[in-house]
Amino acid sequence: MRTQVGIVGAGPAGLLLARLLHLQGIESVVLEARDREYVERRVRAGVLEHGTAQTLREAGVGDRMDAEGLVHEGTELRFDGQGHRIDFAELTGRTITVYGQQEIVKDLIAARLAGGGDLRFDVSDVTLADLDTDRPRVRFATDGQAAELACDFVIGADGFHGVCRDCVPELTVYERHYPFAWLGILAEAPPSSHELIYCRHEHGFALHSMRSPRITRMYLQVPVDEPIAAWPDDRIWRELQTRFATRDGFALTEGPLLDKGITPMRSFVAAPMQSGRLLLAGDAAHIVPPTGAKGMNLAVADVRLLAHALGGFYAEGRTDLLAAYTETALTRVWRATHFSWWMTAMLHVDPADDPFAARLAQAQLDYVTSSRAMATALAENYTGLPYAQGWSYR
Ligand code: RFL
Ligand code: PHB
Repeated sequence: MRTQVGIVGAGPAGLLLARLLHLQGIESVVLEARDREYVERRVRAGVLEHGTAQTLREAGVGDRMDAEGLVHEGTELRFDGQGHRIDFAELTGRTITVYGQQEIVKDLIAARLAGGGDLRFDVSDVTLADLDTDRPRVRFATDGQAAELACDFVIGADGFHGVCRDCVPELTVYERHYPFAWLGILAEAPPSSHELIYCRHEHGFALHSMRSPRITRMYLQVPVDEPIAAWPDDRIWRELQTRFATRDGFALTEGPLLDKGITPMRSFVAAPMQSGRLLLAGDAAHIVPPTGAKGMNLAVADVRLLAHALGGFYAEGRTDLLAAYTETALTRVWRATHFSWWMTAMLHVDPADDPFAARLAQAQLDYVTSSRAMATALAENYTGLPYAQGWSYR
């Protein structure tokens, strides 16, 4: 088998890249380890930066997002039993869209298959070879048969637990483990607020988000390595009610839980993001704690750079844009890593913290909610900093 770009992983990064390449007349094959149902069901991100939503529209996969997604012009920071609104639209002229990652994945898969694109689920044993030549190969198994894909480039969009990152020799890893995890729930209950609520309470962080006018998504800070069995549904609701309580009697609307799970929190950046004809994108190269809602948005930003650089290669034989990929991508990655770390530190309660650290977090929240300059800094990072250029080379 032969294609121009071999893409490992059908998450948002791999699927969107295949789409942006197709729109520039570049052919690709996408190889995914899981089945279609699994990738379309995986509940993960929900907040799209202004530019992410715009990219999906430009890619021709924004119709359902525009019909069903919820545009938010601000968010609430809640602490000491009181809410404070950060008005994104007024401070930055930008908004965010709340639309589930798995809905984006569904839309991208549908577009890929409608256009006759090559997308294979249930592949296994992916290995990469000849990355230092101009004919790199992806070997894999499908239906119990060994197969080989010869390409011009291989894109490692296989997420944090993928195999491609290990093919970059002399990788430097920058890492931080946070001393807590997030317990996430999906509930069949109308959201209790029109916007997201990021809440700091002495018991820890809590987040109120949503997926639709009928479905609430919420998270609780819990100890690292906490077993999910420690959190029966009634304990989750009690703790959510406690953390979100306000002085004027706010109460969450409750409903049956549709999903619950625990995610550890870490920051991870691997560099370089490329070696020879292999380029990494998205979670394969970097992870941020979810407090800044940046993970999927960074995956989209990486893929925009790759679409542009590969566009330049096929249109005019340019190699300079590809050579600059790591440096260009990591500038945004480190900005988002800092923002996510900053939001995390300000809103969580570190079990090892002393009263001094707690006062610092409090001082920071007071400042962000009283200074227009600080609120603007939060708003421009959260809604997403502008891209340096378009994704299409032409
Ligand atoms: P993905 O989505 O992990 O996709 C990688 C794909 O590669 C496949 N794969 C392989 N395929 C073939 N061969 C192999 N050897 C393979 N190994 C793996 C996997 O099956 C998978 O289909 O990575 P991608 O595309 O880089 O996308 C990244 C995002 O998924 C991730 O950053 C976000 O979900 C992070 N995130 C959030 N990001 C946001 O921008 N906004 C948010 O509000 C937000 N909230 C979150 C989040 C992540 C969370 N969790 C569960 C980690 C909330 C949570 C709770
Ligand atoms: C979500 O809706 O899943 C969500 C929202 C904001 C975050 C993280 C996750 O910061």
